Amino acid sequence: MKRMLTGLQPTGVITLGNYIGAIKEMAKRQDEYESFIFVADLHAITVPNMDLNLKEKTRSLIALYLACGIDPNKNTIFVQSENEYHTNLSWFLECNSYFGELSRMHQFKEKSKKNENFTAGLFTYPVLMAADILLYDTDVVPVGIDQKQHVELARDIAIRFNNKYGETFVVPEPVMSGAGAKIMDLIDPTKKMSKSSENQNGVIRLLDDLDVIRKKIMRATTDSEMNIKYDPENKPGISNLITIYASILNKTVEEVEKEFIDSNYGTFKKAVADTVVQEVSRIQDKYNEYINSDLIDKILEEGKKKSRIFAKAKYEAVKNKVGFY
Ligand code: AQP
Repeated sequence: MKRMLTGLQPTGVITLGNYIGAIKEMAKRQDEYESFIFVADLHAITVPNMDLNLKEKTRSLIALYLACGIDPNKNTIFVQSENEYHTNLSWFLECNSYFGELSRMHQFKEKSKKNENFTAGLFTYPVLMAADILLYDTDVVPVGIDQKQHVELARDIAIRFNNKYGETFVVPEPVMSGAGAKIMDLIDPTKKMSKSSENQNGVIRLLDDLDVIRKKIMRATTDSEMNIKYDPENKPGISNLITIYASILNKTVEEVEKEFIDSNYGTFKKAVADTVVQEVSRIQDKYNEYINSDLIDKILEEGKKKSRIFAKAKYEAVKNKVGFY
């Protein structure tokens, strides 16, 4: 059976973008693959944030994974920092990565602009992500389009390492959701919806109050035209709402355009709000069942053991290939 892996950072409550871009895709494919899903807490410390509350956010993220349909019987669920082979392998991969290629990573360019005192960890973070992926002989990685470049880097590193030391790593493929690979901010639809965004009104977090979610969608930035047409360049706001609606209901953009051909923006926004609220409400009900249950501790204990077995074997194989004692 082929393997699938994805991980999210516990940098805040996950957004509708994270859900549509990564988790929903993972849940949809969990019967087809042997799956690993983790909390990327080591990645969370690459940016300055003194209020991380990692323990609480990690637990909350696991409860959200479960609430979004990640089945603990079909997935190995674990916390990255509980498995030191990720950082160990990362060093081997760093020594097979180039300064030039890391300098070209879009996320690094964007995030380093926000703080001129950015860390070396922010720069090498895509290599740690490559280690996360390559440790498990991962075939596919469900990601939003913003992370596609990082999976391509993992592919390049795997191929380079295999050529140098002999067949060691499976070369992974990124997989993206059909309609919704990138969900944009509701206030500034030219910018990606992000957990760490400063303007709360542009972001739908999965634990937001349902009335607040409805208001955020009804107030989303649109244009001065009237037609529900997918045109991300000229109509980024309405195109984003089309993507959200299509992704949640598993429809194509064309189907949505057809459905709302005679509607105005108000009617369409209300339909989007109803759909999102219904989906998020279902997730929140499940989240409340899980968050205080000891199921989370059991899942993580099990996931820690299982992930370490896989990771240790691959790490030892890499050390041998490179020729260490
Ligand atoms: N707006 C988005 N649309 C679609 N997919 C998205 N992802 C993130 N934002 C969107 C996907 O979610 C996964 C989570 O990645 P992450 O937690 O490692 O961090 P990120 O990509 O940096 O996500 P955020 O929300 O923007 O976090 P912060 O604000 O902390 O940087 C990835 O698969 C990503 O593609």
